[in-house]
Amino acid sequence: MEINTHNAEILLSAANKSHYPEDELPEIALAGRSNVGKSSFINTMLNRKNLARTSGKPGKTQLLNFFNIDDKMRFVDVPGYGYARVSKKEREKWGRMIEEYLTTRENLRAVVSLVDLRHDPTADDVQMYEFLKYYKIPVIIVATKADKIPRGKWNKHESAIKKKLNFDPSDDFILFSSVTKAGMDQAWDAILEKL
Ligand SMILES: Nc1nc2c(ncn2[C@@H]2O[C@H](COP(=O)(O)OP(=O)(O)OP(=O)(O)O)[C@@H](O)[C@H]2O)c(=O)[nH]1
Ligand SMILES: [Mg+2]
Repeated sequence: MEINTHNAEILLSAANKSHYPEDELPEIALAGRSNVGKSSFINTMLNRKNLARTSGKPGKTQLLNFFNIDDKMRFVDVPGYGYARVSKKEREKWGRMIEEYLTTRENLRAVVSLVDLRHDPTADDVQMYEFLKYYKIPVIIVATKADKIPRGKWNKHESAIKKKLNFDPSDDFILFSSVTKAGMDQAWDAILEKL
């Protein structure tokens, strides 16, 4: 598929099913801990500075944000998990919103699940991966902030992450940096293959 990745815009934000776009365009959702770099990933992939709003302040993204890419596909920016300063009630609301999207959305082709290359995956990261495997949703693991680790140590960190996740070798694993754009072409290849 030929996609002009420069032709992208935010389409809408949704709290639940009744607000999702009603067409058949394939969607790729971004999941991961708050602050891991989901919105930055979208901006990097689309060569934009701040299309998906990023911030040093975790919990910035609160709704499902749908991005139209050249009328051919969408990215869906999902609010991050594991942000400590939210109430139990808000966490439950978050859980229902994500679960509804991930388990019922027919447009969904794959989830890009982001983890921080610098650290072992958190319990939430492991749970998300297990959830996606359970529902047989194709996963692309993207390990972000690779610019913060010397290249000579990438392998070691990759192995640690895979071990902790109980990584299925048939899934994609991509080392990525929004700063250097490392892994961008590989990420596009993996995504296009899922559409
Ligand atoms: N060095 C470096 N910093 C990054 C990278 N990706 C993201 N960041 C920084 O990490 C912070 C959080 O990035 P966001 O993209 O807003 O994270 P998010 O996952 O969308 O966060 P929420 O919306 O709160 O869930 C920002 O300060 C980014 O500049 C990366 O690859 N390398
Ligand atoms: Mg975000």
